[in-house]
Amino acid sequence: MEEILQWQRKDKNKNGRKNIQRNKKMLIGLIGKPSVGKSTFFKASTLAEVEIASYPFTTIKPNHGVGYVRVECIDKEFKTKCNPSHGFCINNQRFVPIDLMDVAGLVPGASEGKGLGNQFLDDLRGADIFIHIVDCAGETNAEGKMLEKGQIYDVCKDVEFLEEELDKWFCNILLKAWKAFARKAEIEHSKFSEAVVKQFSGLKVKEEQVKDVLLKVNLPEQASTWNEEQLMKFASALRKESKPMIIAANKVDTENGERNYKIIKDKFKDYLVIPCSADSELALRQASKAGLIEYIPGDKEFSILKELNEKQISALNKIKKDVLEKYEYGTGVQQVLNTAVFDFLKYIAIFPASANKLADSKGNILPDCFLMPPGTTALDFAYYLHTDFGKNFIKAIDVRTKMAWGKEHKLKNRDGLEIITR
Ligand SMILES: Nc1nc2c(ncn2[C@@H]2O[C@H](COP(=O)(O)OP(=O)(O)OP(=O)(O)O)[C@@H](O)[C@H]2O)c(=O)[nH]1
Ligand SMILES: [Mg+2]
Repeated sequence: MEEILQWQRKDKNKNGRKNIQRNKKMLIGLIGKPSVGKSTFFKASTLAEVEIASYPFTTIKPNHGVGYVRVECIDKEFKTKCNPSHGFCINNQRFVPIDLMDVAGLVPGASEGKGLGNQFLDDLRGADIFIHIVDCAGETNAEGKMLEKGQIYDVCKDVEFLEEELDKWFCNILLKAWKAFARKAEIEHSKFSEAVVKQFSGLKVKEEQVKDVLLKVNLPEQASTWNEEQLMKFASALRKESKPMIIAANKVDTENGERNYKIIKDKFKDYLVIPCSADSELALRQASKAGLIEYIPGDKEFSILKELNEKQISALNKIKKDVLEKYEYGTGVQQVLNTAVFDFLKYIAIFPASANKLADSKGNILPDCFLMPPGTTALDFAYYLHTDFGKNFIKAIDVRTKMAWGKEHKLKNRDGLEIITR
């Protein structure tokens, strides 16, 4: 007899084949030179208490926290209101948790030990994507120190040196065991990409990515003959493939902010550059948390709920005029996170639900929304929820159309489904 199982997550079962995915959590790393606003971006996204200051190396130990991506909740289609068990939902905009990491600032020469050196690079190993925060105020040098009066800094340098340091970081990892493993891999030629993946263990480098990179770089087949330049070419291509990067052009609220944002956007056409004001986002979220305004992260407007003093009004008006009304994506912070998760990493938001009623056994409506990797099938999702759901899978039911889906049916963003089991 068919048994309709409740969809809420049960205890983790470590034996399920697909359950492995659950442990492989997606992680977004915030990087950039000191004082660009990494911790401000982090705090605005997580509302965690972290140190923010105008001097370099304010952050030393990495900060881990929970930020959110914004998803149009499916509750509206069913004319109901959800009760999320994780994250929150405002006006049918669901905020689904994601892991964020803020690290110490990186300076030129970091890969050789300058500044805080390699330590923070190692903190970044587990990141799936980097958000490079660039300071578009252009008032600090490559070390994040304030410029002297009259000095001008070319903000493009920040993008260039950071790329260089990341490439050197990858190249150093490669070099550590290069000779030995390249020779070994020659004997078993087909195992070459496997050996690279092993060498980069912990950096989330996938074998498919190595294979793609090998096709792209067009280097001699015998890897052990590669010279330094060729190794660097390979390391750089591998870094780009395995750690995609978005540029958050921060501090666009400042005098030179817009100009510098445009300069970066024009020069680095290979990158997606999103104008950003982390400081404005932080102010809006804090005001919203204090009940002073209503603001939905990612919106281009807010409404005032309480009587405010002149200083507060003037600060909010400045944000409205210089940021929200000026830029397509408001403060840009939410847009950066959404783009990273949905456009770059191509994750999909999935709502488990029962086809007949949207509530779980406790009456909570649509309590869950999970972010799943691209290509997730109905069966993958069943295993993700619980091994027993996977093992006893019969079919999935689309909550919208009530149509049945088989094991291999690929899920789409904002699908809602019920898993039917034996
Ligand atoms: N005007 C403006 N200032 C900002 C913005 N974001 C951050 N700041 C300021 O920039 C300074 C540095 O901010 P942090 O967030 O500490 O920078 P960080 O990148 O974490 O710095 P380190 O931890 O030292 O690497 C602080 O004075 C912030 O208030 C922004 O969007 N606009
Ligand atoms: Mg910091």
